[in-house]
Amino acid sequence: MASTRRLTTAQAILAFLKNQHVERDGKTQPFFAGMLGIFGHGNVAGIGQALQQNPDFPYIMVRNEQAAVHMAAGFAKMSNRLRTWVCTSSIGPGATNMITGAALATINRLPVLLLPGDIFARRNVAPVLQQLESSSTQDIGVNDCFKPVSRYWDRICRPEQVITALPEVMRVLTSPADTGAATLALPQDVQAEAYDFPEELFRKRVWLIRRPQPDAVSLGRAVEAIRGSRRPLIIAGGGVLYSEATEALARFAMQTGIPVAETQAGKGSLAYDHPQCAGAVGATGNSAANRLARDADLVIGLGTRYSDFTTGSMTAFQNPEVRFVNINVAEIDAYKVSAVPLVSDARVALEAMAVALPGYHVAADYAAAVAGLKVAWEQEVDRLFHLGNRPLLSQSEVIGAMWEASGPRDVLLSAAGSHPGDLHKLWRTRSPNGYHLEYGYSCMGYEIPGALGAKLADPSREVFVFLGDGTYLMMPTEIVTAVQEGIKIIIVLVDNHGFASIGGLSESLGSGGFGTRFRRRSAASGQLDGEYLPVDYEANARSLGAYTLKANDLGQLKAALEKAKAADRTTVIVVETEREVRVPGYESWWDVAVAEVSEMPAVRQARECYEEGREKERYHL
Ligand SMILES: Cc1ncc(C[n+]2csc(CCOP(=O)(O)OP(=O)(O)O)c2C)c(N)n1
Ligand SMILES: [Mg+2]
Repeated sequence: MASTRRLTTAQAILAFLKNQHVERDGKTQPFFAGMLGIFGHGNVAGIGQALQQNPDFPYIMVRNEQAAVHMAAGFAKMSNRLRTWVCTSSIGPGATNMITGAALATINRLPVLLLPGDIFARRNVAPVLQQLESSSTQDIGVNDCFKPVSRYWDRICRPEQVITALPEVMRVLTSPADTGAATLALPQDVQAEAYDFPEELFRKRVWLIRRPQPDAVSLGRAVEAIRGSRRPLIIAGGGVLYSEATEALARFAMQTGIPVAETQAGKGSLAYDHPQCAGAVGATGNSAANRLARDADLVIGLGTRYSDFTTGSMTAFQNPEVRFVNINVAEIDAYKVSAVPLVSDARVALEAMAVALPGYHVAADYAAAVAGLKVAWEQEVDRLFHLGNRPLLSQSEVIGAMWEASGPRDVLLSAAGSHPGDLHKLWRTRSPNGYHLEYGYSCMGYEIPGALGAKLADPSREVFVFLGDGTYLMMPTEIVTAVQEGIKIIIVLVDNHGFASIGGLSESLGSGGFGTRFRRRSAASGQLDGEYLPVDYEANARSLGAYTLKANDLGQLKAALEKAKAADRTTVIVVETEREVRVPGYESWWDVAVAEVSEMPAVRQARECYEEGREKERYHL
């Protein structure tokens, strides 16, 4: 008879997870670094008990379950999806707190494993604390809300179901095309129930992260399209980094002279000073990449999913003859914009194309135009880095100071507010994964836990977090976790008294920044136009355990950055900036629908501009 091991469901899950490894390019490593979470009655006696008796599987307590998922996602992103963490929660609110994190991970295609506690499978004691009841079925609960935001979802109602569920979880998490959040809802009674599990379930397994080869006919057509083009442009997305294709891309761009524009997830695919690096493209793009995109006759989408920020809401490509070649592990992306689809790993496809294009190089006039655009753009970055705005600094000067203080391997991390747009344009990335933007979900609150995850993934790199006052207030609390675990990150907090980004957007749409300022409500107007709210961000961060510094001018900011680098713990630098001094847009458009009818003249005017802007939106059929 085959041997078995008598374990609780929770113990069996842990025993399985500890033995999962991944392999790529001949290197093998454990897939899970450990578990993050918060205990409640829905997991403390099941998963919690199993964790306690498995000290070789690290457990980190966090302050908010959403943050646990962000931490796992930040870790997975920094690890190029080759490693991640598991997240455990109690039932009810602890579980639903993870839904935002699940959506973020799935949209960014980052592997995370979520184990929300669930209501009793036995049912005889229902309704239990925090149970959602339904008059039409007993087979529903709050964890069903994870379904649309998970790439794999299952509820374990009997212990032996994990024997077939866990391999499915691993298949999805290690799939280059299908990865995202995997959710196993674990009823609290089932977590604690014992079963004789087959010993084989716990053997070491190594999951190969595949590098799919392109179809030969499609490859031939892609090569033909490149040979026939006069103004080709590569758009590098996150897939370049995840596939570790940056060196192959640098060689391919050098060999062919084809310029490379970058999406938020793809920024850092090339070092900023690589001769073919045109930098940020799209709604938050720069003047060089956006002009190249406008006139390109062939766009090669490399590991990109063509979000609206990349395509300028489908206005970025204005050449009537433009055609597309897409290289992507995910079929859904390869087929977008009617492209020649290469359903393939980015590195494999680049290497195959390099071999198939001997002697090919873009024409000298195009190469010269690329070089000229690049020089002009770098001058604009220098201008914005040294704007000299007084009395308050501009945000671009803060970015300049951070860039000058950072080293070539350091990591810049951000997610929401005006920061992603400014950074996409201005940050001069010098090494792969040196630019870490969560811009699939652009989730305020990702920054601090995401940075803790990134730092855990590679402790040898300094992580600079750039965030706003609004974002800080949404989730400052993982600073406590940073102190608990002795993890050091540097947080630069920009205080501009509210939502400069959405406020600016609101103003441009005729709504005057309504509801976006951190000011007292004044009795006279009934609006938020009284004095600034007296939030002391420095005192707040210090109270959570951070080392804090305040910078009132450029000299103080530079000194604070040096002190932060020398510090041995998480440091928060607070710097007040001028809200109204913004980094402009560069020949780009983003579709945000304006009210078609309004009592307000400013809105009617904004609607006219909006309709004009929309005229450039194209289908690529
Ligand atoms: C969780 C979440 N809620 C709301 C938004 C919409 N949103 C995008 S930016 C922003 C304001 C961010 O304010 P702050 O961090 O101060 O940055 P600033 O706009 O001042 O640059 C808001 C509310 C979001 N991205 N994420
Ligand atoms: Mg702000």
